[in-house]
Amino acid sequence: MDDREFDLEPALREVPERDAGSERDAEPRDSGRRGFLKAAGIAALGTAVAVPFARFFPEGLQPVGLAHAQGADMDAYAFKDQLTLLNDRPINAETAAHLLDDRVTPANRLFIRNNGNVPEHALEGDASGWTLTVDGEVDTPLELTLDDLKSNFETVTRQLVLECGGNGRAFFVPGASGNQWTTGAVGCPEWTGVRMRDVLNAAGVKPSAVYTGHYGNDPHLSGDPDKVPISRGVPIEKALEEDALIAWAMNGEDLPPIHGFPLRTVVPGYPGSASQKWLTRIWVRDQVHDGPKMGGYSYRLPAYPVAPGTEVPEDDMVVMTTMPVKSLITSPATGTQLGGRIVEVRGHAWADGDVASVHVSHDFGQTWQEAELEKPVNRYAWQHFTARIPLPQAGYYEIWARATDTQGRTQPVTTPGWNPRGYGNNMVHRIAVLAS
Ligand SMILES: Nc1nc2c(c(=O)[nH]1)N[C@H]1C(S)=C(S)[C@@H](COP(=O)(O)O)O[C@H]1N2
Ligand SMILES: [Mo]
Repeated sequence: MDDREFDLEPALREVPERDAGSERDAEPRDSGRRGFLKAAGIAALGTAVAVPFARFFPEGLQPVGLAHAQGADMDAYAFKDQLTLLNDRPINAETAAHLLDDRVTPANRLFIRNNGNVPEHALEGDASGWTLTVDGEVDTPLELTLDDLKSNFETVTRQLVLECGGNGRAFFVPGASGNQWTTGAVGCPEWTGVRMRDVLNAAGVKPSAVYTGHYGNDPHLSGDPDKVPISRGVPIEKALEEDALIAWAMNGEDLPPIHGFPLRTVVPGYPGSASQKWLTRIWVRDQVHDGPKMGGYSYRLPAYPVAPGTEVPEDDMVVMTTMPVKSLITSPATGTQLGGRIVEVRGHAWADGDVASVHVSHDFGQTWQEAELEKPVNRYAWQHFTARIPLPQAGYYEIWARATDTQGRTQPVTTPGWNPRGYGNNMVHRIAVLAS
């Protein structure tokens, strides 16, 4: 086969330019600088950041936020392999589908979703004195060192899918503000840590416990030390599931600085925002957690179906919980010119639970063929599929993939339930190929 790339995927590239970085409840607004990034490249960033009254700063001093904008976070990002940078402050980057072809996502291909800056200690790889506090609705509040976690609890290693709740946002019409994720805010690395439930049980969960509240120590973009960029949590039953982890390693290595070094939660099946990076505290709550980005329109969906573009009252928004069934074609890359009329398709599928089947189509969903689907190596690992599709004649084809979970829920061929912030888009994944 001499597969080549061709430049023919107009239908798949209809992603409008939008206010890339802003989240309406983020203060200050995440700066959307996509156009700028494209035009000038990252190298020019340092000089392009305008600081009013900069001449009044004492020499050699600069505001914390600016120090980050000028490179520290970008240095922590530098090891990434060909990710698409959607925003540089905070850093948000996704991964093209064909770069997610590995069975286990390598650290340098995992998307990044930051709401604030990368903390200093993480940038320096310094975990000395790190503790995790477990308090709130527990019998015995705990303060655990990394060594406590590693030696007092059973260590477990699991492949777990991490996906941002806003993955697929770019395809909603009308669009939603926020990072314009297409399909690449997802990955399935192998995580090592302890079960969150073992730690919670060691503290003794009181009957009054309803929810967890997770805290990290990433600085707010404003530089205000009293502000928390994001603190979310999950219903206590979810936290007590055996697959929810407190992890210190990814793919057998310490967590990379940008992914939460030295400690994070990994709560599979839920929006990625439940997987708190740079974890310092789990506050067990007697009510639904009300930390930053638990309320308003953040990670919340209308309580009832709404017409696209509807202004939904805040009171009618409910917290998004489980992530929908989904799949991704990771080979061939979209834009491949096939050396013949057979396309060998490969990819992954995942759900909140197990995926029962994956089907592929070469004719815009008019006919579907069942793919070979592997069992997950463990619960919440993504499942690999392959299919060999004969194409009837030379020409342009779209290959679509559609996964169905064990409860019979399947991926829609168009965007599902429009919502103000563009969460939960699990429409079928499409790639374009040319057969010769
Ligand atoms: N402390 C902290 N944890 C965080 C975030 C953050 O901004 N700060 N972002 C969350 C969101 S929205 C997602 S999708 C995941 C992304 O994890 P990753 O950057 O390791 O891929 O981290 C979550 N945990
Ligand atoms: Mo996210």
